[in-house]
Amino acid sequence: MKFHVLTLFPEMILNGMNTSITGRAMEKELISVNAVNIRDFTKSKHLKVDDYPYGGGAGLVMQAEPVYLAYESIAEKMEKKPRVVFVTPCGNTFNQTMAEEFAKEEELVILCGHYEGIDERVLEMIVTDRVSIGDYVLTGGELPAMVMMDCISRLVPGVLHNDVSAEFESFHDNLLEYPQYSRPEEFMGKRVPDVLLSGHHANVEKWRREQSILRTALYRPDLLEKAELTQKEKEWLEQKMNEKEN
Ligand code: 6GU
Repeated sequence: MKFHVLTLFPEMILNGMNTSITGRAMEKELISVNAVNIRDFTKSKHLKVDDYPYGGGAGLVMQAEPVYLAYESIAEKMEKKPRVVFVTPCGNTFNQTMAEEFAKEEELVILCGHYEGIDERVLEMIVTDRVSIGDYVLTGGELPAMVMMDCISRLVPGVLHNDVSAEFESFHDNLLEYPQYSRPEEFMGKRVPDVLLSGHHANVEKWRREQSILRTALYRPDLLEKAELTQKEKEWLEQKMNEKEN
């Protein structure tokens, strides 16, 4: 997976991606991150990349030309027109399904805005997808770009140690993950649930599935509507929720 990030803050992208699991994936060349500094493509003497918005209003708008030239510098080396994701609070909300979709691409271009936005004309020319990471406003698109790259990278084969762990996790089956425990068996008087120490595999699986269902019902009832529960599981959950109320 080759990421190309068009940004005014390439060091922020590289420093973020160099760390931890994505950093190791870069070392192993499972992913690569090409951070392109949009400012390198300005023709202005003072390296200006933004200007006042036509029609007035607060803030500055990133101008079309440097963004277009930065895009062109990478697109011209590619065989086909790449998917270009503009990260913006005005986009569709990013989710696991979108990550899986993007992970199929060999190369992905991510465009980060700053200030009050980017001249709409260049967006119309190059952008294929507009993506937000949630309903709140950030100062720029760099953190959203890194959120997306982190999420997509862990779907690339070999990036995670065990390929099974990417499957059995939150949002698989629209259920949240069950709680995990490690040594010691007792911490400050709190014991690990007995079933996990029993060595009874089927009981452990049943308990974990029930915990996933219970957590989803408590914290993400919106997700639970999409999860497929057996009749037995539905009845079990109803009983559990009643117990909680009483
Ligand atoms: Cl993609 N960009 C900015 N600036 N703020 C955001 C966002 C993106 N997603 C949520 N908030």
